[in-house]
Amino acid sequence: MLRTVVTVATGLCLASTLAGAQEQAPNRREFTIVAKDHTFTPNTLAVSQDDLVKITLTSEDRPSSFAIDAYRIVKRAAGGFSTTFEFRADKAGTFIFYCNLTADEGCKEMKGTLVVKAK
Ligand SMILES: [Cu+2]
Repeated sequence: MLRTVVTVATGLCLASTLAGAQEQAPNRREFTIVAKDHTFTPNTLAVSQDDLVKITLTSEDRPSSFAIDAYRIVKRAAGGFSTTFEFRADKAGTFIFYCNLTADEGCKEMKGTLVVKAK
């Protein structure tokens, strides 16, 4: 006769571990940024320190990118496409985000601000 007691006990243990992890889940913030005519919309993002930030960058016309030096982020979306990425906003402060592409002069004008409020 087979016994399944061990399996059941393991399952219960796993469930309580998952519940514990969820209690400490970080704040999630989602933004969709549209890049069009060398402008980011919106161009100001405000989050709190340690938030998990999910950004979808949509390049409506030409290719564009989203770069933040302090966070070592550079994500590119081809014209007509989107890219989605996540990062933890673990550094408080005000950071410039910009398009780092060089093919087009207008890219130098593409800037926005990420504000990460200290905990
Ligand atoms: Cu650009």
